Amino acid sequence: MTANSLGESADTHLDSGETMSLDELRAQQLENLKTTVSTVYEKVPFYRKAFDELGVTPADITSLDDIARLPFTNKQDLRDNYPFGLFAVPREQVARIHASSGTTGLPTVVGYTQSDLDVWSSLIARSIRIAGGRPGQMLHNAYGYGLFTGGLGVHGAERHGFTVVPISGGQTPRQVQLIQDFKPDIITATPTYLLTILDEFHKQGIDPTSTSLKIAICGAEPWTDAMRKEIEKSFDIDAVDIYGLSEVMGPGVASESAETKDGPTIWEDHFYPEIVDPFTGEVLPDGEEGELVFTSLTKEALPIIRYRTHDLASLLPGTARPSFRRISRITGRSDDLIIIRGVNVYPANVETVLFEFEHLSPHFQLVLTRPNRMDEVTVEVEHREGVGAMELEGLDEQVAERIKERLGVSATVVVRTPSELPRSVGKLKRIIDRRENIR
Ligand code: DLL
Repeated sequence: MTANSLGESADTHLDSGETMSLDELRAQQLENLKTTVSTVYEKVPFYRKAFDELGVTPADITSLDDIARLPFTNKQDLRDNYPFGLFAVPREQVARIHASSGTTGLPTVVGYTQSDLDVWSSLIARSIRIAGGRPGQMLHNAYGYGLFTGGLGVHGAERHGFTVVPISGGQTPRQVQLIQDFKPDIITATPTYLLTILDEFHKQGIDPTSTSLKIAICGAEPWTDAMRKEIEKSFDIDAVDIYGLSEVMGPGVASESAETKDGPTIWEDHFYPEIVDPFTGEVLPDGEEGELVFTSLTKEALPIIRYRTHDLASLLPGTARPSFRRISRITGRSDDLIIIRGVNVYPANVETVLFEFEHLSPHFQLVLTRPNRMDEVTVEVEHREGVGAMELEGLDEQVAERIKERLGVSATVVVRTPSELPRSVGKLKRIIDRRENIR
């Protein structure tokens, strides 16, 4: 095998990190964990205090299992140390800042050294290659540019031989035009924004299966296998799942293989995953569902220890990259959990049920109200174009019944006409919470 200047072998499109044996990987993870732990203990007062409070020092980390002795971190810790208090390098060494929008309170600010940006772009390149993309291809990047990590994160592909079109989110008619004119091979977008682009193809009378696109790399929000099939069929492409979060890096913490389509492979040589019980924090064995927790192993500007993602998933054995574990598709964030009369529901659960009805489109939202001091949920969903009154007759009740049967929740279902519901340009807000206005 010959390796090019990027360390990628020409014949397999794997870099040296991806081909490590499990023993090599575990040894490297331990070594990098020790370095990361020592660094944060020395450089970041917040961590020193948190370690001291638990009576743990870097010397206590002698195996990967010892990670469970370390303190957790969460979004609030980033906010408490706003803006740069968790950085482990002088600000002058920080080449890039990103931040989350922060719907409530302060945004969470993250930083990257040049070396962090190098790692990030190499993991984006890996993520595109595992999705079936190859250097030389063109990538239409419809993730938002700016402080959000999606756009500029994926943009790192330009350093690894891909031609990147930095269109960002929005200007949807133009997205269609540039796809037609430039003929990209790959599109990167949130799954719901890809649906908005799909609408625009139909509006312009262009057959979306006729484009040059071969691969869609979708993430940044929960989506289901049923949605994957919808996207694949509508565009006649392969659609795969990319996962990430700003506090840990951004897009490309984990990414799915187009060959196996069985959940994102975690780039474990850079991020150590754990699943913990969301209530007790106890570490759960692989295969069990709980909250995903990540520790960065190679980050310089913002190393992060045991970051609680609030994302619910399980860890599965490696397939496409045998040494790296996968995450199951994210069921939802604990923040998006709706509890209706004691029953837990995530928007993704509803999505799966709605896709069972051929006359319904993938456009839906959940409206929460509290009319009589009891929470109620209304599922508003658009029917597909060209569906007639006969087919719509009684459909709302059938859907409500199916939701009750599958999810155990009583919901009111309102079937709307095409284009009635808001469209996404990035992450779609699925839950409209009107409870406060009513109390
Ligand atoms: O959304 C990073 C990203 C950009 C990932 C583009 C993939 C593609 P944040 O804005 O910090 O970062 O939001 C992170 O988004 O904790 C999950 O709740 C959710 N999320 C990200 N990817 C997925 C996915 C970016 N594939 C939060 N499936 C995470 C489900 C996802 N949820």
